[in-house]
Amino acid sequence: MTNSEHVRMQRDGAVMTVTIDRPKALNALNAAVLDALHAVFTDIQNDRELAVVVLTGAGGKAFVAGADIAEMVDLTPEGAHAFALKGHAVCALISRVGIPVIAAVDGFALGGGLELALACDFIVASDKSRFGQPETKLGLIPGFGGCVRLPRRIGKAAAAQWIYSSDIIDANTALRMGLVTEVISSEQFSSRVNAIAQAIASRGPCAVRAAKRVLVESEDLDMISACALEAKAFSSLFATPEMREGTTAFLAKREPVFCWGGSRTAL
Ligand code: DAK
Repeated sequence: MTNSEHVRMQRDGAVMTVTIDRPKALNALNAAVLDALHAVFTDIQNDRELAVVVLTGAGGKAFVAGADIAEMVDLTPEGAHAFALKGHAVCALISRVGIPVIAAVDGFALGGGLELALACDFIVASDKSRFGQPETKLGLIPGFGGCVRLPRRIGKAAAAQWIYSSDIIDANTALRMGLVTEVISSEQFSSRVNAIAQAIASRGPCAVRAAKRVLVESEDLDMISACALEAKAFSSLFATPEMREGTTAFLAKREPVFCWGGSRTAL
């Protein structure tokens, strides 16, 4: 995997940190950043040695302050549609990549930045973070899935009020709304994010992948089909060495040892 001008990767064992690195524009998403993210997550999708991805922004001020307004200002409706499709493709790829993706938000996550974070499995935030979909203030609506993913995360009424008003909220409000799972002090942010990622990386790899697949695929299914999908994924884990290791370790009162990239099954 190669670093690009505005997207950096750093690997620590089975954990990959992907950093959007355009701090002068508060990491705003232009076409080049979206293309780079697409390439990076395509590589991640094919990497069986990875357990978890942390997606974050450089500079200490923003995760991503939105789609690049300077690049958007002169778009025609056709150009805007192509730009929206590019953003949707990146968000779809991130949401469906086979392993968990954590959005680590340390600063502003606005507009397209919040939509990118919503495509991740969950969002953890530093206490200085701010969130918003301020597009109506620009005469726009969210263009990378915000009108779709935000109501599913926090409920339709809260999403509607927030999108219509363009209000910006702080991290603790985001926690109360269920947008973020954890608010962390700025001083402890990187170590806590790393601990969350390492904890996931220490669990059964087939199990984590299977859980993600059921969580993602069941979103578009009715309850009966979703539970059938879960039952199938659950039972298929009984064919994996890691299930033997996990259950045997419990009964032997020791910690299980799993190997990412090792015992692979059809999952
Ligand atoms: N795009 C481009 N540059 C940005 C930017 C952005 N979204 N946000 C910040 N910057 C740039 C600023 O212009 C400034 O550049 P210089 O002037 O230094 O060259 C630099 O980053 C630092 O920003 P500030 O000087 O403004 O910093 P402050 O601390 O004073 O303010 C701020 C921070 C985050 C409150 C402020 O920068 C701000 O309000 N930024 C814009 C936030 C915003 O409105 N974001 C939503 C963008 S709209 C669609 C597809 C996608 C979307 C919609 C439609 N279709 C294709 C239909 C999505 C839309 C959006 O995301």
